[in-house]
Amino acid sequence: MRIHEIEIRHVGVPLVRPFRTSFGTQTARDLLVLKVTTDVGDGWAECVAMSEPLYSPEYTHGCADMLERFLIPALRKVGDFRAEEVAEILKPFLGHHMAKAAIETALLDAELKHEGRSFASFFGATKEEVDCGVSVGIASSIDALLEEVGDYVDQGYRRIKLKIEPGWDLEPVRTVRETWPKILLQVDANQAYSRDDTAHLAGLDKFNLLLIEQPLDEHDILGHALLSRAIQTPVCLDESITSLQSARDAVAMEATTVINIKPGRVGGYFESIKIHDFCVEEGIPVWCGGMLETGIGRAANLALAALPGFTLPGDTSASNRYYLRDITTPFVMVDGRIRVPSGPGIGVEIDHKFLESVTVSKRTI
Ligand code: OSB
Ligand code: MG
Repeated sequence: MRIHEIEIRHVGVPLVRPFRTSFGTQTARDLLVLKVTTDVGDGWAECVAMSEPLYSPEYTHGCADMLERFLIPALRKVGDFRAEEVAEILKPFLGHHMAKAAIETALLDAELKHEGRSFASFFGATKEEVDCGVSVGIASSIDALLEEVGDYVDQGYRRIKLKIEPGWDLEPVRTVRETWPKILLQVDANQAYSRDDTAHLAGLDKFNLLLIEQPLDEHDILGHALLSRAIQTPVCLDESITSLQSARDAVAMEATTVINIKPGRVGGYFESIKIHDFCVEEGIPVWCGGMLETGIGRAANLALAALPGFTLPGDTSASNRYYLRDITTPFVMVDGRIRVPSGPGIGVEIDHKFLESVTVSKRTI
């Protein structure tokens, strides 16, 4: 495959409700949408980096710069290649996984559309639909939280994840658990705690949580291993897992007994599948994380979540959990599940008119 041109769009889509986490509050999703034009056809992908480097070091404008300055020229220099080779070609450029994942995914979309093959079939998916969980932001009060969670439970979400931080942890978790004694419940701290909080976090043990996601600093793998030994709630790394290597190391150290795979964070779908396969071998349950994706990224994530090792519901919620209007045909949840796209490539229709209306700027390279 050869690249003809690449269109990089900055897009801003309002969220239906503010999403508050320990690293800040999002009221809209600012992201990049890529369209690659190649000799075998067009491909689309979104870059999941957020507008500020608060969840991870990457950010929207930085990714656009990275793509234009280094990644696209390196691919152009090679000339003819397959999507599967993109990661190796881009390896000399350190980090920048989200920017790399975006270009790799758009090229894979072009390639698979050309072959008439879906992401799901190419990945080796074994499910036609996937169980949906939902990630609930830090609320303004316990009452507001109960109302929001109640709404999601009524809609049929099969797992609830509560964002926590110091000052918003034991009490909200206790009330949600007491209100819904049987729901699958987990928490996500986005690195908001330190090793000194071990005794406090052990206070979560009595709420029968599936897991606690990324309680400590992303680099504190040993801290997670120590915490894992000191509390009963399983520890699940998110931010710390940036590659197959980091997944292997974290599992070897017993710092994580469950893994959240986000394709953007690990540099793409090929790396995600390697992590999945490793986790299946090791008996580590995996689930598909989310980055408040639009339908473009969600389509590809659903295909990944349809692999057999994804045994826990992911943050693959319906389009209407995020957006009043999505930039693709919306993903709808039925009976707590979403159907995995089966059309060629990412298998979802882009709403070009709406995409145009939410495009802040666009550049063709
Ligand atoms: O830590 O999982 C996270 C959203 C943006 C950045 C990081 C995270 C999240 C979520 C929401 O928890 C996941 C989703 O619904 O897309
Ligand atoms: Mg997380």
